[in-house]
Amino acid sequence: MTTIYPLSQLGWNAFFQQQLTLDEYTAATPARIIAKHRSQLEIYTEQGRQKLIVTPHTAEINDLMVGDWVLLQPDGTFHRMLERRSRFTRKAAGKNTSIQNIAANVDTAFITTALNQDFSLNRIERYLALVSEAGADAVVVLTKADLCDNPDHYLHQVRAIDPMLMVEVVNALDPESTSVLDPWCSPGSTVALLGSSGVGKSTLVNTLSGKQDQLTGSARSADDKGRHTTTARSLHFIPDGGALLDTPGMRELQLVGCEAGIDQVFSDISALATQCRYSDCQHQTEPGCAVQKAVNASELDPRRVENYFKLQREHAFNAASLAEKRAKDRSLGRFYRSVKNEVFQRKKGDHY
Ligand SMILES: Nc1nc2c(ncn2[C@@H]2O[C@H](COP(=O)(O)OP(=O)(O)O)[C@@H](O)[C@H]2O)c(=O)[nH]1
Ligand SMILES: [Mg+2]
Ligand SMILES: [Zn+2]
Repeated sequence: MTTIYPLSQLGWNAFFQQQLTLDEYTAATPARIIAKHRSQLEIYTEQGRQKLIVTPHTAEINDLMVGDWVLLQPDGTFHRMLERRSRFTRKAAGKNTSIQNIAANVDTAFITTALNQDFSLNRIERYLALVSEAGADAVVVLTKADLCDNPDHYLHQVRAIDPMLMVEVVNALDPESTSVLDPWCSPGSTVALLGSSGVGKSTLVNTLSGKQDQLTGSARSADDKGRHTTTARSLHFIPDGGALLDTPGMRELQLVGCEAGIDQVFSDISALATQCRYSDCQHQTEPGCAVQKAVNASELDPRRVENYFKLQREHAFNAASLAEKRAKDRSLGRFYRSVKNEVFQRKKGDHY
């Protein structure tokens, strides 16, 4: 049996509503993608949870991601997708040179990190760049506080990234503790949980929603090793609250298309860099380098500076390889077309 939620609680609002034509307004059904499996999509409408009936010729289906809003025909088949408010993407993992969709229409991202050896300021900054680029609000959620001797030690380090940054410390297993996250989970809002594997994302989804929909680490290792479908990206609704988007751990989050996001996260350093004597300053040993001067005066954390330039280099590399691949695909397309054309010309010739 599925629980029924009003459209507004599924995340529907004026931004989507105003995209409808008059005909669509009267005849079409809005539906939100809550999970995407190899051969089918799961959606939520005002009627509850259902499967999306896919007809051939719906190429748009491939582009759909969890969080997307679509319109259904009166017979329940796919009509069209609606424009997104925000979109999270990353470079696909490994040598694969392509962009991978993560989620759409997310208001807030919980950048989830455990208070143990997983904790990494560099990784938090990497996620912050991604979230800033997507146009969502970021909250750093530090989990496993109950297993940590000195949570404040970590809290201060995160605050040092940016005093305006929102940071919360929780025991993800304890509803009383996770209630500090409630303000971001109000009805109609969508929160994506990002972070490495094992930090407590699925545990947070279960505790915040008051259900046990998601398998968590211990359950997985005990009896559910093979069942990866339940750990894939999926949207979960909190009774009387918002939508939570669980994601599988990202072992390797590579940034691409995030240049502005990176600059935003390191705006203190990028502002300083404009004051260097040389416009092509590499901020290493050049005379008149404002960045090195601030580091030497202990006004700037050398780790932050290092991470900023590392992310910039990585981003430039990924952007270049993506551009190269696109150029290759284009010339390959031209090649196929020319071959087709030649075959066509020859066939034509045969008739004479
Ligand atoms: N003690 C404690 N255990 C936690 C906390 N958060 C998660 N865990 C445990 O850590 C393991 C991994 O959690 P899980 O939610 O599956 O991580 P995910 O991979 O990020 O979804 C599970 O065994 C959880 O019970 C926490 O705040 N405190
Ligand atoms: Mg999980
Ligand atoms: Zn410089």
